[in-house]
Amino acid sequence: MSQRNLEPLDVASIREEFPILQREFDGQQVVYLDNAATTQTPDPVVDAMSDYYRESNANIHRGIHHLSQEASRLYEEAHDRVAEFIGADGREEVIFTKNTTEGENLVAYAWGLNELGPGDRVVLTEMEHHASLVTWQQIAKQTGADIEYIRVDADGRLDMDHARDLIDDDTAIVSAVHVSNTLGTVNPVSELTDLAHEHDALSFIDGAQAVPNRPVDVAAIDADFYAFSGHKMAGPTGIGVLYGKQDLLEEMEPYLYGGGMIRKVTFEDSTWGDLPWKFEPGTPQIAEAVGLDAAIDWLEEIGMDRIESHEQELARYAYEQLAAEGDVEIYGPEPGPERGGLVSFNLEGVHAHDLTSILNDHTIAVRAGDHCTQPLHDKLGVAASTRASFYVYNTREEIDKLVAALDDARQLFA
Ligand code: C6P
Repeated sequence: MSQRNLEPLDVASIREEFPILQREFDGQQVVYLDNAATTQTPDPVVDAMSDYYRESNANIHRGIHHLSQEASRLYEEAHDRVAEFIGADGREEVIFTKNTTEGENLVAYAWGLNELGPGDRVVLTEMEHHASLVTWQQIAKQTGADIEYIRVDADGRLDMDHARDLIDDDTAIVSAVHVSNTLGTVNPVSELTDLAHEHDALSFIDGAQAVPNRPVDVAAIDADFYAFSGHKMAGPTGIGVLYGKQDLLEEMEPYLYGGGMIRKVTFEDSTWGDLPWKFEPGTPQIAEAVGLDAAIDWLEEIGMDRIESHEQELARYAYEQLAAEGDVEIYGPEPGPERGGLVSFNLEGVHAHDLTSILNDHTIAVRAGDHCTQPLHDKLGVAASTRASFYVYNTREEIDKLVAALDDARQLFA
């Protein structure tokens, strides 16, 4: 196993690659702490995409001309790069989607709609994002399958005894979030996958908040499906990834139909092309694939181990500073390996939307709301929370600014 490199990051020089972080509103430099929603994009990624448009732009897999061949090669190589990055066997297991949400829908419709029926069980967790929760709810309604939720305990962790009770021989799929976008909890996804496999069920892991922030090896997790988004990992919007084990993807029917995904079409019927193209009909997001490839180069140059430890350190600092305030309620586990780089909280007596708007007066960008985890917020007994989420370019000083700005909210709402 390769040695983990945990040397501290040179955050100052990393920040130079993000002109957006120098922006000012009302004379105050932006403090960007909304990275779980979307991360900023470094110059090399923007350059790779604009170089593509300036020099290589063409449609793929259709033209015999030089530009089309070049664009096709870049697009295909981006699949190889992703496969290598997440430990997949090859490009056949890497489907480019629009985002994590589309990956969830692809599996739910292409696999779930065909395979599930009355008596089958879909096991989710109480901390699922709506991308998974709402999608499986709809599939369950259409197929008559049941949904059960693994409980979240008082510390914001999954109750694994409950998981062992729920995952049984009726279970067809376990769909779990790797890192919660609200609680920050890092879930034991290998254990959940093992439990699913012990009962001949499949596992789908939502890696939207994991792949950007820590080393992820889908083969080590043994996940059957794993999804994430480019825009949360220093890449562009409009591209996501669905990893799937090749044999499963081979067996599945396509989700969307059209050009580019077929082998033979007659007036009567059609057959499907090879993986992964079978699941990528129409003109795909070519420039975005080039951008995602560049984002992976950029992340790997820094090192995913170092990114993970930088974020954990920031999460620990933010947690401790906020907890020391006395009137702040924080959700999710204590800092440590089981918490990713975000902290959701409420300030006593101040609605999360008001607090977020006051923080915006200081040009501090955080997110307020239920973060697409409404049932989890119901369980926490709050309508909304404020969330600060960190990335490779954030600093302790930015967290200090956030904590100092809480005083304004106290004064206004006292
Ligand atoms: N969470 C957040 O602010 P998309 O939008 O498809 O790229 O990602 C959906 C998604 C799925 N799972 C998890 C765990 C997520 O965090 C997200 C996106 C954003 O928390 C937008 S709601």
